[in-house]
Amino acid sequence: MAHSNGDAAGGDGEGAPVPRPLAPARKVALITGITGQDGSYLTELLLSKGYEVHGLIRRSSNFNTQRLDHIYHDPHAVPSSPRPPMRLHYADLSDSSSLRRALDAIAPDEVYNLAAQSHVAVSFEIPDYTADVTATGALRLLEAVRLARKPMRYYQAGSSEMFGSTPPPQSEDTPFHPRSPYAAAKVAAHWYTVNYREAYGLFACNGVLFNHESPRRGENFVTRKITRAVGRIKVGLQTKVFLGNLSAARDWGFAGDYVEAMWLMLQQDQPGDYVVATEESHTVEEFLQAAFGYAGLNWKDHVVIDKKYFRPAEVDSLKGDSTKARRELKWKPKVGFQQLVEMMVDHDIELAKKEKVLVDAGYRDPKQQP
Ligand code: NDP
Ligand code: GDR
Repeated sequence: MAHSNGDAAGGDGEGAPVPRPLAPARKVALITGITGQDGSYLTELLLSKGYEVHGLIRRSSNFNTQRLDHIYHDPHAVPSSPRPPMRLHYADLSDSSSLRRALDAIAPDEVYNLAAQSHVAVSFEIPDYTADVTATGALRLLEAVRLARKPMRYYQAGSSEMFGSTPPPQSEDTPFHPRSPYAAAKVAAHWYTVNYREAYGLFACNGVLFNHESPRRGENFVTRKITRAVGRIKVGLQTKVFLGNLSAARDWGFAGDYVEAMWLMLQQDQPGDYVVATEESHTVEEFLQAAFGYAGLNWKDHVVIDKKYFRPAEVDSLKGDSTKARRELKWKPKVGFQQLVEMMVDHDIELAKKEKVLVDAGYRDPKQQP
């Protein structure tokens, strides 16, 4: 396999080459968006299946690999260890040349395109950038896959947001009616993927995934914003949380379950598009009740509605019909709504306790809210 020269990539030792015993070939995967919530869970899953995993990371003025710190091991720290099974390379979905170079150097068997400007509300603020990364970024990567020297299987991270205002239940046959620049960009990426499959015969799949959450969820998505607030209120670091529309309904699952569906799609005989969902829907208010209630708190004592968090156009109700994924992929979710809420609240109470230690020691400003 070709080697990358990315900063974080593991290098071979010095000296004369020593012939290596033939090892059974292991599959190689490339993940864009590896530093995100799903990227970290997918990396864990693929490593557990014996894959060599490569991730593309973008340049940031701060380290952005916190979700991978428990997986990454520095070859300098343990010089005699074999080449690490996960390696990171700089690239960006807005830079075609970086994508082509990465595919050339890594020559993966499977490519998972998880990178995106993934925040719906933010996409109204930066629509042009969102289209460039979330839609055209997927096109750039598909083109790089098409031009690669070997065949590669491609996964596109599609979203239930694409259904927008089309009423539930939503399945593979439901028409799209996107309600944000983000959702419109995901619709474009979806059709680029279908088109490259039909036009060039690529093994390319769209996963149309409904919302999935975890303790690693970004802190400005509503579930994590709520569970972070519950943890901090519980230990006395804050008293209020400011939210927008509480009546929107979402089909919330656990991210760890959903990355399994991504992998299963690329293991089928034929490529296809699949809706992945729990088939159970709850409003934001129900999530509040479950999360605050589990911690012994009343959400009404702490939630303040702030107009700033309402969107110019809302998606009112999402509830998936994942019959096809359950039948063909033999996939089903393992974690239910209440278990997901409890997992996130438990995690965020522990996190808040650690924050409190820093605040009490004067290392952190208590007013600094996530
Ligand atoms: P996150 O927001 O947690 O992660 C997004 C990832 O994309 C991060 O690694 C981010 O890097 C990376 N990224 C952003 N812009 C660029 C760029 N220009 N070039 C390269 N990488 C970039 O998202 P999730 O993990 O939650 O979701 C994964 C994918 O699935 C996304 O495409 C999302 O839109 C989609 N999706 C998510 C659902 C969900 O409920 N979580 C549901 C349906 C679809 P950095 O860390 O540097 O910011
Ligand atoms: P969503 O997730 O837009 O569904 O996109 P988000 O958690 O941002 O919003 C869910 C619902 O909660 C309402 N809401 C708030 N949302 C946020 N972020 N902050 C608030 O303060 C707040 N108050 C109420 C929203 O209006 C909305 O109705 C997520 C992302 O992961 C996408 O990338 C993905 O494609 C979809 O899920 C499926």
